[in-house]
Amino acid sequence: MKMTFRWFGEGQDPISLEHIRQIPCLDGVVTSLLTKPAGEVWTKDECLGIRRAVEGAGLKAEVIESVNIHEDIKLGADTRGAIIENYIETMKNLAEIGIKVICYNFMPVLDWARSHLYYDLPDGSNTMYFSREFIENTTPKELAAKYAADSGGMDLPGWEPERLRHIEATIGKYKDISSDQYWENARYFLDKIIPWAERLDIRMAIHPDDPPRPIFGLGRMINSKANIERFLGLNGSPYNGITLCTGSLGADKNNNIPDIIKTFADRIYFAHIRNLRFTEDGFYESAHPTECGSLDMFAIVRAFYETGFDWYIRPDHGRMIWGEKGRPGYGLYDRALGITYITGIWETLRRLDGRE
Ligand code: DNO
Repeated sequence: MKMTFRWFGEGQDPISLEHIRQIPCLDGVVTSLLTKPAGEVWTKDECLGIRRAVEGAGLKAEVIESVNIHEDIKLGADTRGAIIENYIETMKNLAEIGIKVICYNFMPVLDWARSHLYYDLPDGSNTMYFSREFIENTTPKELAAKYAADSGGMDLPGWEPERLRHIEATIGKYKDISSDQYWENARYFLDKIIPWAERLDIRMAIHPDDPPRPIFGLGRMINSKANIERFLGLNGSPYNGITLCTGSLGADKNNNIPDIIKTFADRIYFAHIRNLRFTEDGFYESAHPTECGSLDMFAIVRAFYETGFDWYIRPDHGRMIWGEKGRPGYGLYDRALGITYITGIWETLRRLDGRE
């Protein structure tokens, strides 16, 4: 596996590449152009800028998270042709800087959602929390306003101002789209881009829906073993793959993550490793070790190891600890601890296997 760390890009991340490169066992960063509206081309110069910044710090950038999908593609609108062309143009420019994996999601309107960005834990740290009751009693607009107030002026990925401007109207458009039609829209998109992914040697890795349950009346697609199978069947190319996010799928107790990893091992190109702890009303994101949360992290990492996973992995959301202030879920310290925990398990498995 190749260990990576998410960096939000120049001017977008309070954590510097100089600090990131000091994390042990790191191969590279996963980054994006956060402020780029979905549907626009990432120009050659912008892509070169990414490479210059990351390589300048002595790191590699081979994964992009995310190139967002414009709503017109998800809605199957007449305008989608030109927008997909732009997506392909972006893929070409990213191939030129050596990108091997593009992570994206196909969630309607919103990316991940939580009720609280900074929920206090008894040890004095704080973390993101999902309270079902809170979410069921709020509106998307109220939640967006709460995020804006809590996030200290930073754009949160998936909750960018551009996307939020017309949030309720956009959600309204999904009322007329059946679930089958939504899947067809995904197939249409894949059939256009996957031939290019093959030509450019870029693996497309869709991210699961987070949380895996419907929210604000919006349906879900990538939230279970059966639906992952259906999605991979929409286009059978090995370039149509997934990001395995333990916290997103793991928030549904019916999902057996090690089993999902073993089943789709040959189509997983990126892994997000995070733990969570269930509460009566939902879950909060815990530190990575098994004993800190509800997911069996050892079994998860072992499933990756045993299937010979040789792609990209990163610690996902951690808590804010030691007084750190930063992007919710994306502090330096707890994620760096996550890396040492994951690489510790990996080394143990290798050594027990008689490998050096
Ligand atoms: C949450 C992330 C997601 C992910 C997107 C990919 O923190 O895992 O925002 O980057 O869903 O498109």
